[in-house]
Amino acid sequence: MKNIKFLFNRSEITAGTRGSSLGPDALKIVAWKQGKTIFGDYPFSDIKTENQLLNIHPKHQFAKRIEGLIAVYKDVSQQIQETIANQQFPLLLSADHGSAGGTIAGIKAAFPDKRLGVIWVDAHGDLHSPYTTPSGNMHGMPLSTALNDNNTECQRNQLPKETSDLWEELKSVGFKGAKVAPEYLIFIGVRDVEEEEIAIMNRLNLRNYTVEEVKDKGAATIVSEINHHLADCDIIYVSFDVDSMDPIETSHGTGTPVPNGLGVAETKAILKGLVANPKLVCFEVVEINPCLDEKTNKMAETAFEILEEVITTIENK
Ligand SMILES: [Mn+2]
Repeated sequence: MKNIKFLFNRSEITAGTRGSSLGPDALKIVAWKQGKTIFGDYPFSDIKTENQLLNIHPKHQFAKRIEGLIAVYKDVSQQIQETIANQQFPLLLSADHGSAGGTIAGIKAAFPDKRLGVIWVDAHGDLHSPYTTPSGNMHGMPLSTALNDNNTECQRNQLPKETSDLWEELKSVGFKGAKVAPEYLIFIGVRDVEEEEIAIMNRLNLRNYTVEEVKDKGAATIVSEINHHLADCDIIYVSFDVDSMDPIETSHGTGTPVPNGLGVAETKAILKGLVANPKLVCFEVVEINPCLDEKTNKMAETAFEILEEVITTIENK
C-alpha cells in the first residue's frame, strides 16, 4: 500500500463560472453509485476555501479575488508539505485550476533542493498574469506563479499598486521565486491559448504535445518521450484538467470546454504511463463542473474511471 492521502480542494474563486466546487463530491457520488469504497480507503483532508468571496464584487479587476487565492495557496501549500513530511502521497481532487500554483509551491517547499518537472494536461496554457489577462479570472494564471514570470513583454493592463503587491505575495507563498524551470514544464493537449500566452510559450520555448501529435504518436511514445525529457528531474507533478479531453466523448461538464480534445482512452493510457514513473510525488485532477454537465454526471464518471486506474498504478509501483 502506498500512503495516498486525498486532499479535497473545493476552491472555485478563480473561474469565470460557478459549480466546480461540486466537482470533488461529484466524484464521490460516482463511487457511491458503483458501490466503490475508494474514498473511504485512504485518509483525507479538506482545504479551507474562500468561496464566500463569490458573493461580493471582486476588488481587483485584473486579479479577481486574489486576496482569497493567497489564503488558498497558503493552505494548499502547507497541507502538501505536511502530507509529504508524513511520508504520504498527496492526491488532490480540486475544483478550479487556479490553486494548482499553490500545489506546485507546496511541492517545491517540501523538496527545495530537488529539480521539479511539471506535466500540465489541459486545453489551456494557464500562463496569464494580471498584466496580460483579458478577464481577470485567475484560473488562467497558476503557471505564471510557478514560473515566476509576469510576461510584462505582453503587458496590456496597468495594475494598481495594491494588486501588484498582492500578486508578488501570491508568487512568494511557500517558495519564493521560480518553482519550475521552463524546460521542465510539459503541456499535453493545449489548444486554446491567447496571443500573450503564445508569446510566452515561444519566448520560453515551452513544449506542448498537441492532440494531433498524441494521436499520431500514440500514448506509449508520448510517455517515453516525456520521461526522457524529464530525465534530469528528481521529482514530478502531474496536473490533470478534465477539459483536456474531447467534450464529445466526455461532456461539457467543465468550466471552459474546448472541442477537438484528447480521447478518453488515450488520456487514460498517458496518465497511467506518467504516474508509473517512480519520481511522481503528487497528482491532481481539476475542473469537473456537474452544474454544466448536459449528460447528468458524465464528466465525473469519466474522471473517476481514470482516477481508479491512476490510483491502482500508484499502488502497484
Ligand atoms: Mn487548466
